[in-house]
Amino acid sequence: MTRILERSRVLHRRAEQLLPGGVDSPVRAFQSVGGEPPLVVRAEGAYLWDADGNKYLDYFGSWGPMILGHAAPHVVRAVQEAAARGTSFGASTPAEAELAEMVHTAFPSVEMLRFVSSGTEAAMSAIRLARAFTGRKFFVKFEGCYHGHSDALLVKAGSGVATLGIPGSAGVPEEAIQHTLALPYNDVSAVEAAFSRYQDKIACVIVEPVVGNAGCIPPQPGYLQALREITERSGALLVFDEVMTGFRLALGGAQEVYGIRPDMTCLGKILGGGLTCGAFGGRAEIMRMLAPLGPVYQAGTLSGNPLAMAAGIATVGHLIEHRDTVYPQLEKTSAAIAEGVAQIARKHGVALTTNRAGSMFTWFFSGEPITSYASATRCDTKAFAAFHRAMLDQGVWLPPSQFEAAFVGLAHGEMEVRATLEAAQCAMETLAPARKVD
Ligand code: KE4
Repeated sequence: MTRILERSRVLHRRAEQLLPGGVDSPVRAFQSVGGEPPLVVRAEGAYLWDADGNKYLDYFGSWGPMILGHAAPHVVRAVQEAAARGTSFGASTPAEAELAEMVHTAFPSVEMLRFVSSGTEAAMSAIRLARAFTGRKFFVKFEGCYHGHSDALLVKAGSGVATLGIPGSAGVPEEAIQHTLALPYNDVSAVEAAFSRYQDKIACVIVEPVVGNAGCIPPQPGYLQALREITERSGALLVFDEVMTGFRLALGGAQEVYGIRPDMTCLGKILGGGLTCGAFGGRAEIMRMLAPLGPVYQAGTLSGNPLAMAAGIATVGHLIEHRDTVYPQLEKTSAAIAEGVAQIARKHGVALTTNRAGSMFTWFFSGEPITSYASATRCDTKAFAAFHRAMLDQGVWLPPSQFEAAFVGLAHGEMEVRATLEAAQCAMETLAPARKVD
């Protein structure tokens, strides 16, 4: 049953007059899945409502931040109370140190940090700091990993860049990416080869420790340890981009799960509880190079914004207080959803590879293991689009791209698991005739 999206359609046309594609971020335009993107007017718990009054079970959760569920009462109250005291001062506030202490509790490797307004700013600033600290220019990133849209990082990126099937971006001059080394993820020999060629010219390796932006691709056993050893040996820094995995896979993100101590960490999304907030941090000796202490300049009008701090303290504070129950609950619900749909696909003979790391996962429409960006690009994106549309028509809103991760939050419970599996049962029936496994 296709949903009525008349009001969304009218509003989207209006938005298109002044906003390119009618959106403020490309993946929202539904280009790779087709159809009219609903416009959201309200969200609560695990649900979204669109301009036509349709209700959806939400599996993209604002692309990660909404681990507590939408409009969590104590988060809303904290933001309301902060707003009543003023929305931005451009001066330091007590809340910044309070949230910084929570970050350090969760991420002991982050001895000092700086708040910024997005993950893009966090990753961009971490690269600048790594270059200053090591005096080197080159850095390594991995194909399919996305670290925001700063020029040097827009090389073989994932997320919206992969969704649109573009190699990088127009407007990024060769000079801006001449020191960017993009290597295949989960391939230690490629990293060894790059370091033997560039040796002491590489400032850092930046990696999504569990990739979310090519769809979810966990590291192969020993991979992250190898990155740690290779960077240690060569004097390059290891930067974990935990904008997506931070506070998600565990309170201390992937570095807690895999027991790796990076030199720097980028954070965002959950950190701000849905408000504009990112951070980069790490070893104190590196961070002390930042102005006003040191020669590395970085700044931001809304960095440490009091409302973002309030939302972050309320969100991260809840995760710290309930860490012993939150992550087992997320694990149980996420496994039931991800594996449940995989089972339905098998029953219908639909080729599906399910990758999951805690409460982030991706159903790849493929019969092969997905361990690299190259394997992810071989997926049947048409089948994904058909599945996405069939689920959306039943009120289950998946991330509108094969190259994104889905997210489960604490507001997803048994009822949501049941509803999702029922919707998947119908969706797979529409797919099954065309998608027999060979
Ligand atoms: P932002 O600048 O979008 O706050 O963060 C950039 C970023 C950095 N690092 C990682 C690992 C990220 O996942 C992101 C942003 N993620 C995408 C979703 N995959 C944001 C959604 C969008 O671009 O609309």
